[in-house]
Parts: sequence; structure tokens; C-alpha cells
Amino acid sequence: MYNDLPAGLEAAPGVDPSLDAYWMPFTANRQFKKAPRMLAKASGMHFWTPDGREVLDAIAGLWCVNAGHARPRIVEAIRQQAGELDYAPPFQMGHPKAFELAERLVALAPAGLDKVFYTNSGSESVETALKMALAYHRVRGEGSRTRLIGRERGYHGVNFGGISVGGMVANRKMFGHLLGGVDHLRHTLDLSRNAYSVGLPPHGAELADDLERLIALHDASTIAAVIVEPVAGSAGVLLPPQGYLQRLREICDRHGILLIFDEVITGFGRTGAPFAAQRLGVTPDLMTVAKGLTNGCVPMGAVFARSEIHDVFMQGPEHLVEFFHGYTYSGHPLACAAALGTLDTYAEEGLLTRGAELEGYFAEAVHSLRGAPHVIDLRNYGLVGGIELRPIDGQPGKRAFDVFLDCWEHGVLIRTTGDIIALSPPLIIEKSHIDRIVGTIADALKRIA
Ligand code: PXG
Repeated sequence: MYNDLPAGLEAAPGVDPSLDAYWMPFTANRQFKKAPRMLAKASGMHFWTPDGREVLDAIAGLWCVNAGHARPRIVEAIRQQAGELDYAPPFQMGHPKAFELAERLVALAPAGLDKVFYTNSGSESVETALKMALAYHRVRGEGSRTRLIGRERGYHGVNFGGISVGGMVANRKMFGHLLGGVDHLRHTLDLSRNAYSVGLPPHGAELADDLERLIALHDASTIAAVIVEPVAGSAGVLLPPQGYLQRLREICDRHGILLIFDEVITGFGRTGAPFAAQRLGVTPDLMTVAKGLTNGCVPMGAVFARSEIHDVFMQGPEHLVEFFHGYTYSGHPLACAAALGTLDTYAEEGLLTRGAELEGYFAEAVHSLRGAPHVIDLRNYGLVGGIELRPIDGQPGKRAFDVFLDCWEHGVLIRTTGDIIALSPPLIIEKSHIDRIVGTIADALKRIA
């Protein structure tokens, strides 16, 4: 049935047939399969290719391997757990590590976020948090609060709730009408006022007032929750203007709207504190995490909830389920073991605050690219860096992708989105690695067109 494909859609000539079956996620499949970039091994700050070439990891895998690769405590925890308790049903049953982990997580989290619900990814955490918000209002007798507010250029994973509140057009436009009753705040990137800011941009706290505009349009009595990334990563490192999140918090409080922080990339030390909420001094009502929770080693996510939210559900007959939601692999024993090993590693090495110690050096290195070819903005916060390039006319994304390929050829793995380069290295990074990453990018910018 596939013999009549239109010209150009047949498998590209010269592609190794053994690469044909795997339809890769968020990947230029045809380009990749013509010139595959394979990873075979990883340890510490580095990957190695199958032919033994060393590649410095400037993005912690995909914002997740915060303690670096192949850390012994985590590897051993997973190994042991697989032999001891491979699986336990999470519905109506428990296992000790799931409870131990929740206690440890709550101790790390911003004060007041005292309950933990497990998922298997950031996307699932987002769906879970949105459902919690809707159900919370309904259980309290405010079932008219059904509207969800996201933000332009937000990224909240790829499931239907997440792409509905998300604001990245390529992730939305193919998939029909998405969830109804969703609206979006304006994004906070403003190069005209904030280009080359070191740390949080000074201008734009008033953009939070966009929420007042949406409240005036829809009425607060219809709005359940606002979801934002405290620092937006995927859309290209968009930092919150100074005072912006405080203002958003204040408006939500005034109108009984829940504030959800999506900390899937900012959680677990990325900004120099365990969670961005702590570094930024704003506590949400619900907080989604994943990635660094297990150092990327076993898929796992979680939602933190204020106990007041949890407690509202705890009514009615005690033999009945209170929240009709969960996953076969919620709190999987292997994931819990990996997470416990990860938290031990973070604690022993002080990694959850190491980003704050290195921030100054990292910021200087990133901002040393000012004046390099094609650069139009540089952004930094904790161990997050953003390098925005002027797009090639008519070929958006091409210039940054060329830098990505050039860095890969020269032994550094970076990440790009559109024409923005994102840096999010493992928190074990040394100054010499920072020099190497920024030096390789500087050279790449000179080499590419
Ligand atoms: N929320 C946020 C804020 C994220 O950054 C997700 C949810 C979804 O997580 P899962 O585990 O379902 O992928 C993410 C994921 C990038 C990039 O290039 C970032 C993510 C995923 C893929 C690529 O910056 N973040």
C-alpha cells in the first residue's frame, strides 16, 4: 500500500535501512537518517559516540541529567530495586519507597507544597495539575471555574491539555481545536527593552496585568487556573521580568485563581535553588516536575500540591476513591529508587545550589558572546543560558541548526529552538567546561554563514 507515495516521500537514498523503522520524536527524521548522530555511552559531563568520539554535554541530556551521567548511587539504586521489587500496583496498594520519596520531596519543596502525586513525565504532570485544578474548584462547589489560562510561547509538554495551554504554534496548529475554554497571557520576551540583560530582565512586570485583561473579558468566576513556566525553556529561554511573577501571584490571589508553576526544567537546581519558586520568592498552588527528579535515568514526574488543595478532596465515604486519576506506572519502584539515589547525590554534592555559585562565571561566559556574528540577545539565569541569533531571511531556524551541527562536529552538544541556542549543562559542570562550551559556540558562529 505504500508503493504509490508522492515523489520525494520515499526513503531517502543512501539511508541505512536499519534506521528506517524508528519514527523519531521532535527530529528532522530525513536529515538525521542521512547523517545520524548516535550516542553510545555517557559518564559525568560527557557522551561518547559509537566510534569513541567524546562529546561535552551542554544541555544535561535534555535539561534532565542534572547530576551528570551514570552516577554510581543512582545506577546502583536502580540495579538493586529491579531485583527486589520490580513492580507494585499503585492503585489501592503501596510500597515503602513511594512514601519515603514523597516525604523527602516535600522537605525540599517550597513551604506549603506538602503533597506529591506521581506521574511518568512532564507532560503527564501538566495534565494531572490541570485536572487537579478543575476538580478542586468543582469539589468546593465552584464548578463554573473551568477556564485555563496559559501563556504565549509556553511549553507544557505534548498532551492535549499541555498543548492547549501551551503557546508554541508548531506544537498546536496540526491538532485541531484542542481544549475549549483556554486563553493565553502575552509572553514576556522584549528585546527592544531587555536585550543583553544579565539575569532577570528589568522591564515588563506590567505584562502580568494581562491577566486582569482576561479576567475582565471572561470573569474570574470562570477561571480555574493560570499555568506558566517560571523560566520558560523550550521556547528559547524566556526569563520572567523582575516583579512579574509576584504580580501574577497577587492577581491570582485576589481572584481565587490557582497558580500553577511548571518546573519541569527549572526544578532540581537548574536556577541555583532546589526550585525556581524558591529562588524567585513566589510560591505556586500546584507545581509540576519531572526530568531532574530521577536525573533523567528512569521516566518519572510529579505534581506538588498545597495541602489545602489536597484536603478539599478528602471528604465523603472513606472507602471511595477521592480523585479519579493516576497511571499504571505512578510511583514505579524503579523510578522511586532512581529518584532517591538522585536526591542523595544532589545532597552529598550540594548540587541543588551549585547553580547559584557558578552563575556569575556562567553569565560572564555567555555574555562574552556579545558582538559575535549573528548574535542579537544573550540571556542567563542560574545555569540556564540563551543565545538568540538573527534568522537567515526566509529560512527561520536554519542558522541555529547550523551552529548545532557545527558544535556537534566539534564535540559539544547544544540545543536549539528556532534561532535560539539553549544551554542547560549538568550542575556538576566545572569552569573549564563552561569555557569549552562557549568557546566552541563562538568558533561555530564564525564558521557558519
Ligand atoms: N513542561 C515543561 C516546562 C517542559 O520543559 C514538559 C513539560 C514535558 O515533559 P516531558 O517529560 O513530557 O517531555 C517539558 C519538556 C527543549 C525540550 O528542547 C524541552 C522539553 C522537552 C523536549 C525538548 O528545550 N521539556
